[in-house]
Amino acid sequence: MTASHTSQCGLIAMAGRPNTGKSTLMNALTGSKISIVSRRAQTTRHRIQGVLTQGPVQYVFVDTPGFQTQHAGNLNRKMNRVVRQTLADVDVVLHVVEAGRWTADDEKVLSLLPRSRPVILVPNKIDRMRDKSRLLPYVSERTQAYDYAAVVPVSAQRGTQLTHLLEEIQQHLPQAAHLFDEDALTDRPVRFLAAELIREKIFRLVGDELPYSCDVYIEQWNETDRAVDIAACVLVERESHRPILLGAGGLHMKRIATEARHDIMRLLDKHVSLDVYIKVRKGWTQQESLLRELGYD
Ligand SMILES: Nc1nc2c(ncn2[C@@H]2O[C@H](COP(=O)(O)OP(=O)(O)OP(=O)(O)O)[C@@H](O)[C@H]2O)c(=O)[nH]1
Ligand SMILES: [Mg+2]
Repeated sequence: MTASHTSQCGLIAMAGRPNTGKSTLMNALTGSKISIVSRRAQTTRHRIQGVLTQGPVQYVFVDTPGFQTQHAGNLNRKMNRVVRQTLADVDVVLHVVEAGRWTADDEKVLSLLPRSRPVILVPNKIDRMRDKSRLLPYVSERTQAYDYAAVVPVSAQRGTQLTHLLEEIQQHLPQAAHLFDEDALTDRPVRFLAAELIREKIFRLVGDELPYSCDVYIEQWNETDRAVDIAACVLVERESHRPILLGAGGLHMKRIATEARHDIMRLLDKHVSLDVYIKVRKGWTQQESLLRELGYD
């Protein structure tokens, strides 16, 4: 018998409104930092896959941007399209919600869930639920509103119930040959992950509106066996954004670069030198051609 007769492999989409912990969950399930995380809504902007191979079973998780209902810009429209396309295209959907909470945005996600695929409800952040007796009525209300294939409450941050969640998912994975090598972690090149790590620091370290006006791309990447020299560029929408991003005496920017450099070193396991520049491109979030260049397709 060949491997493809005994092996299982499938795509599993993380779906849910912004900020429910989809990226944290994907990282926790795969055991590696693939998708960036911040306390702000709308952190994830691109579709990104995270791979977990356990013997004959390969899980290919697909993280997506949280479905946007608030803003109507070009960038958001593109992100929503990614979510729709992804959900139509996978074997299992995880509907990630915050345990005990249900908002109008969660409600809108329901209408996107594909009726023809098993959807597992994943109430996340159960570590934050003080009164655990609220979980049962919450779950029973949710399962009356939608026909979920299973419900698995978890804490992505603490790693609670993740093995159980993997078991539930495995039951719905088709018999198929593996899509990735056994040691693969993601479908994205390390350059992309590096740019994302810089964007994560901006989301975490810079005040409210600015992160949404920023994007990061890699301008130069010179790599040897032991070291890599990176020049990265942060794109902002207005000249007035530059001093905010720099901070007094350039301190903000220094901290962003230092923290990103550490994460990139951990990712590549080699020495990293990182220069980060700021460029002003008016209205980049609305420009079709520029959005394509930045990888929003
Ligand atoms: N207490 C607690 N916080 C969590 C848990 N999972 C995620 N978080 C936090 O929730 C926030 C959002 O997490 P993300 O993983 O970025 O959420 P997301 O759903 O990917 O968000 P978008 O990409 O913006 O749609 C972060 O501050 C996380 O640290 C959890 O299990 N418990
Ligand atoms: Mg995310």
